[in-house]
Amino acid sequence: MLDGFVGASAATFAADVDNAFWINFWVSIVLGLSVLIPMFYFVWKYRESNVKDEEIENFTHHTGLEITWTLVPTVMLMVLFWFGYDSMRVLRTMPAADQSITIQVEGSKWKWRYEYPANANGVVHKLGGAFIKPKYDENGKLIEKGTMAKSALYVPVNTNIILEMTAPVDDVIHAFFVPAFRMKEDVVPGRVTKQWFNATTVGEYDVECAEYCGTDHSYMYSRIVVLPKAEYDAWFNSNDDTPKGNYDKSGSALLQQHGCKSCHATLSDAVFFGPTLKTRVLTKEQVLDVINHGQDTLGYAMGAMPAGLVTGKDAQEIAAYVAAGMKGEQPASFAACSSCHGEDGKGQYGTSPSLVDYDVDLLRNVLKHGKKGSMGNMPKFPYITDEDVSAIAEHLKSL
Ligand code: HEC
Ligand code: HEC
Ligand SMILES: [Cu+2]
Repeated sequence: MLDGFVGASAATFAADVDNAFWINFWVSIVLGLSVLIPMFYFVWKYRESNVKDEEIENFTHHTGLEITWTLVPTVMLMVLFWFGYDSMRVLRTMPAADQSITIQVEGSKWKWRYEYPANANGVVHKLGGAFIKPKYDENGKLIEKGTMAKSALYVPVNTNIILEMTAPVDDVIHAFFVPAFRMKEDVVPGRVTKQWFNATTVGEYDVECAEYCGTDHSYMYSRIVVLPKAEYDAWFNSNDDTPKGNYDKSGSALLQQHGCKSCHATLSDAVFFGPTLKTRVLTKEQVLDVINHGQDTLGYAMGAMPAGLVTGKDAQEIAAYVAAGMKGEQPASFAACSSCHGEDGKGQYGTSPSLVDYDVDLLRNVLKHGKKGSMGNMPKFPYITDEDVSAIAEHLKSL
């Protein structure tokens, strides 16, 4: 009954949770009606025109009735408690680790990442990434459907899977929700939460973030792909990224997969949460901010950028010059900068940042350390590989 209403069901404990849900549902209906029906009946029966003053009596109590209306709801609520407790216990009791596959899950704004134990060749499969958002034209008509990139969790059927989940300390709370498995668990910055499941049916199932976590919360979406055991083992023991083969590692695909585009524009000069990555635009305000306060977040070999090297009119001139992409005549005062950033502003062989373009070093340092500047807070991407950084830098250069 009503099966279509609750949707697909594909984990061992799904039936228990459904059962608890429907018992809750019906007990609530019965308890609710047992109050509402008498209430409307008495409202109607004792309406003002139906009762004469002299008929009003003063009852104190009715012991039998009072015991009944205390006991019956108590028993019904104990029933609710029992089924809730029992299905909760199944969800919260982890299977033995040596009979399960333990997968690390990281939720962050706004993507899911999965890391598997090393296989026999020592290869650690790392999957996940941002959902690539659908594109709409200005009338709201869909031009391109959203896709998953490489963001799926592949698991074998009829096997205990334990998820060890966390979020980066500078992130927010998310929740890993798999409707078809009837399971949901919070993913908390700086803490490890666990959840297990055993999928009963081969297929693909939605994963959603069920804790409002900011702008792209609704796109914090992933999938669980349940495979036949042999197919899973073949992939797990291979070097392939996914059972379907290797994913696109071009710079533009990587920007999508890592979710850079939810904060950065790469085709227009628009500034979203972060600066456009199409061209390097340091605004005049940003440069002045760095001149006045210094900066020490990027981890360059040269160390910190000292504060107050120049002031007043010189600082204004330099900031305007840098913000204009260092085109036009160089102010003489730029000598205070060129000793470290170079005559052309492109940095000194990777020991200080380039002020004019996104070279590999700048990208690597920003991704490794994150960047908190006058524009906002760029999260760290500690798991990005050097090859990925090079591909992204190459791509940004070509824009
Ligand atoms: C002593 C060497 C040195 C001098 C001189 C110097 N810088 Fe820097 N600058 C650095 C270093 C190192 C960094 C990277 C700091 C970090 O790790 O965040 C930096 C960072 C910057 C940044 C931020 C770049 C980014 O992408 O976040 C700007 C803008 C900047 N410098 C502008 C200037 C200007 C303008 C001058 C001249 C007034 C100047 N710098 C002089 C060493 C120097
Ligand atoms: C949650 C939003 C967010 C995401 C996701 C994000 N960034 Fe950023 N990024 C920012 C913000 C905000 C800044 C500006 C920080 C500042 O004030 O200097 C920034 C700065 C940068 C800078 C330095 C820009 C400069 O001129 O100094 C680079 C390079 C960069 N991001 C690249 C990336 C790449 C590549 C990715 C994907 C791997 C990415 N970002 C993902 C928000 C984000
Ligand atoms: Cu979330």
